[in-house]
Amino acid sequence: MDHDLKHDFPIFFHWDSKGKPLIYLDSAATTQKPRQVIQAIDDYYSKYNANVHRGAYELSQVATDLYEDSRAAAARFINAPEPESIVFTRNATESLNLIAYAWGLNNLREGDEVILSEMEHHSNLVPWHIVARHTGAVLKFIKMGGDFQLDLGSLRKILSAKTKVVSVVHVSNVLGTINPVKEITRLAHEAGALAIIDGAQSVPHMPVDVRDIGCDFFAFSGHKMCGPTGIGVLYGRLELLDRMEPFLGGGEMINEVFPTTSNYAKPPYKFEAGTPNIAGAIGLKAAIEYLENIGLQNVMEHEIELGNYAAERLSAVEGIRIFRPKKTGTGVISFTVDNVHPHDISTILDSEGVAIRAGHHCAQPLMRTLQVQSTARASFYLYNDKQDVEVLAKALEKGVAIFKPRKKADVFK
Ligand code: C6P
Repeated sequence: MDHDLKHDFPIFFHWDSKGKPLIYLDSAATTQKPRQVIQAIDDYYSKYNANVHRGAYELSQVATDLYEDSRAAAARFINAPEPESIVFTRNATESLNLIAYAWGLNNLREGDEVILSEMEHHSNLVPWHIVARHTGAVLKFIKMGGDFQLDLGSLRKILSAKTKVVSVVHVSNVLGTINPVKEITRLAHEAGALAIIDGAQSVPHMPVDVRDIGCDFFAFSGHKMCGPTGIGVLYGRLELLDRMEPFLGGGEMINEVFPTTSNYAKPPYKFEAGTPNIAGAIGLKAAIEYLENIGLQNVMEHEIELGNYAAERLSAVEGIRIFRPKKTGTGVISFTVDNVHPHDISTILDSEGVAIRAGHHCAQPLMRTLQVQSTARASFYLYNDKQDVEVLAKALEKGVAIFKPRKKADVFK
């Protein structure tokens, strides 16, 4: 990165982590927000606040234009063919639920098969559990092979004429593995199934082109890419969105309403019932422009470099186990340390000003595959640097030394 991007993020100058600078290594959970995004939200509420798609007055039209500009920016960002294929949701979770409910409940039948992977976040598991219970569809799983990579051989084995959906995570939030989603999409289509990609951990960190991937649906969250919380995106192929039933009913999503029946607006409005998160969408546009200005290729290279450096630096810590692909590691590094609970690691690091996440990361099936209850996880973003990795490594070494089992003789010395 050209300059210290931390200067764009006010939190690094406001949060006092016990007199120490904030070393924020939990960007996979949510990223910090640059002042450009905070300013865009402030501007909207201070200068342009009105409801959208409703008023004939100028202020409402300006608010509507800003909201629709954000949709166009989101389409451009992932190279979607048209803004109408972008549905604003609350987050990736809601985007994935929208597909499961609006498409899955209406199209899956008993015995149909939905293929997921062993790496999925609960957001791409639980909605399918619910849909399977209602429809009688059967869930199958792509296995994880060596070097924390999905085993495409296991996908080929379970694909069949019964497969109706293949839904996989683009980048694992635990391992940082980049999955070959273009190839997975091709295989899904060959079997006549839909391909759905959970891009919550890819879109913020690397260039993404949904047309190149060829997928049918793609989901992500604004808050993981410098944008505000409460705004997410679902990209869907327009002809699919057109044929789908709505997810929620109410204002904004209708064409005509009679006492006992109604018909619906065209997509994307059919899926945006009620007053949307206007400020959130405007903040997301500012985040997109911020990232485009830096360049997603630069963001990706920077994070891979930090991830590789962290993997090398942390591998020297006694008793550490690192869960990160050697070949295609990114800026996510999960680890455990013998005899130290991941929550204790997080607490110790916090006392040194280092914020990491510990737990199952909403990926309990993956934890079982890895045969651990939980891991500690550091995740890097564009504002992190090698100095942050250094502080992490030193704090971890210090913490691990406290927990090192001592011999009886040493204890009673
Ligand atoms: N993962 C993490 O710390 P939401 O909460 O809807 O914005 O994103 C859900 C989600 C979906 N898919 C993947 C791969 C994710 O990583 C997440 C969110 C956070 O890893 C919170 S559990």
